[in-house]
Amino acid sequence: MNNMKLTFRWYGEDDPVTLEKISQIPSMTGIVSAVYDVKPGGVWSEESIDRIKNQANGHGLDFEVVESVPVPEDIKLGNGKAEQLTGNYCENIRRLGKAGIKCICYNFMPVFDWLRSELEHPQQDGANALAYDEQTVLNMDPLKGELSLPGWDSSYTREEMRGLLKAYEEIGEERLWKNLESFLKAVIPVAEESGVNMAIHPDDPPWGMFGLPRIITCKENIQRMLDIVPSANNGLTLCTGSLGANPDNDLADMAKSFAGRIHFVHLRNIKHTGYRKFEEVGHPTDCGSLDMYGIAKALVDSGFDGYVRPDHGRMIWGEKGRYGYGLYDRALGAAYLTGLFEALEKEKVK
Ligand code: DNO
Repeated sequence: MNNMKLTFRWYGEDDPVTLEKISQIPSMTGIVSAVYDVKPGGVWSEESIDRIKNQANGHGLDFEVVESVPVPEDIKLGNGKAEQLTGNYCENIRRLGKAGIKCICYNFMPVFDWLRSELEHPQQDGANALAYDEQTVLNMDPLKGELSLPGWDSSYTREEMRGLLKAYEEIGEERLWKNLESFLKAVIPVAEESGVNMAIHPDDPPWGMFGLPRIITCKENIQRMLDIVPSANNGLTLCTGSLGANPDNDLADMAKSFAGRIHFVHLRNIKHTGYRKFEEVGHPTDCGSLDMYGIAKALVDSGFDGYVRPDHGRMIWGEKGRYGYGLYDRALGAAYLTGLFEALEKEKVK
């Protein structure tokens, strides 16, 4: 049994990747999920939380990681609604802690979550995968509804979008940091009391676009974020594919430097194909540009025993499904990670 806990993202009852299928992946310990029927800013009902837990447990899986409790734009913008919404956020942490959740993944990215320019980028072997090309992205106009991207909340009207872009342009990076500071100072004490580790997800890709600031992008900024509240409960999701999109980010070094503050790891590989240009590939080291072995070794050497999940998979073997979140390639990723960690952990003990 590995020290790290292998988990798999599950999007709830509508997910074609069922709990039964997930439970059949060797060495799988639990799911990563969320309550999907409440808008960002709302309070999750205890029934909904318990329901996911019972469903997972019914298949022999734990439910100890939530991804994500979304942070509403009003909190990131630090406007008049921020205080009340932060109160709701704290209530979610309390309820999740009570239900046995140990780790909450969230992000502080303005407006979009993860962003790609292509959803079905064809690869030589007939697979297709998500890809990013800055040139294509910068030619799109978010106000014209030209973006239909996975991390994009298309429920915004054009007017709302214009308002958001303008509001963020006005606040810029330093105010965003201030707003993150207020948020952390309010939620981390509640996380401590509730036995929950907060694990911020880095910005994906780790640079700003459309005039929107992005701050969780590199080692220095992550250190700054961790120092705002120097508590173990104020931690990080080390997402290799997100941070690794910038070749200047040294993931193995971060895995070592942030030991004790990394509670959740998203392990996937990407291939750099140009400046601010990459595509997603199979998980193993030799499929892409990231040294997955080196990153896993740094984690094991620093005693990591938190949650790991395979991240985005390609679409292979004719599978159609939720972009990045099909079954087959993620299951192959899970098997690879199990072997990698088993070898590293056993070597370490010797
Ligand atoms: C993409 C995911 C992100 C992640 C959020 C965390 O596949 O890694 O959507 O869940 O950024 O808040």
